[in-house]
Amino acid sequence: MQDANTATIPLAYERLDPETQRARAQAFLQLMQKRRSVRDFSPDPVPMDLIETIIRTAGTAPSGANKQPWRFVVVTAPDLKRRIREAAEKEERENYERRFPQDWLQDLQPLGTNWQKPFLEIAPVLIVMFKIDYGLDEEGRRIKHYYVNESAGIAAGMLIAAIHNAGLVTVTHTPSPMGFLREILQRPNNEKPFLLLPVGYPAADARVPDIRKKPLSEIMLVNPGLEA
Ligand code: IYR
Repeated sequence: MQDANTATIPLAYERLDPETQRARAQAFLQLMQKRRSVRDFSPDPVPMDLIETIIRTAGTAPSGANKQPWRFVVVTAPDLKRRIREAAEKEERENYERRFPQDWLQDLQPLGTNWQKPFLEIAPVLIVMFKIDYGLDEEGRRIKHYYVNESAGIAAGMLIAAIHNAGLVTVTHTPSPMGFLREILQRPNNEKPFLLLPVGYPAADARVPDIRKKPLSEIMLVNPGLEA
């Protein structure tokens, strides 16, 4: 049911037969099962039109009241990448050497990460994703945004899937704190750094941690709490 004063258009939708549905769901699963967070990058350049297509895909994400509270800042300039690396490593060094508690360091052990982030300079592209806490109209009045973290998180997932689907690799890097990204990239007050994603091709000798995803039985419940 639609409100009489809501403009609507017919849904563009074609129902698939069950066999096609299963084949497509399986094919997508197999594609996504090959995605890995990669930290060893090749410096090979990535065509900008690929990056544009990937970001357009992320921009199709649903968001609270369709406010689309995100900005994807693409960084390719070596000088900006160097400044971002230096600022990120300064914070991360502090994290690894002083701020992270022992149990956090222990949880990171299997990933083999440390404060050094050479990928921030080696990867040809950095996508710095900002969440936009509120919009501003022409008169500078605030426009409310809703469910900003949820919306940005959904768009980030779609971005990562699009990067993988395009045959590129990334890692979700969350330097902390990451206010330096706002300063270096000169973004306004309403834009908060959300994620930093180096994007490119893997190095020829790239290695990844030997980790597993939880089985379906651990992540899915059907009708729990329903009386027998
Ligand atoms: N942001 C730091 C530490 C880090 C934290 C978690 I939780 C990870 O899954 C991986 C790393 C870094 O990028 O090294």
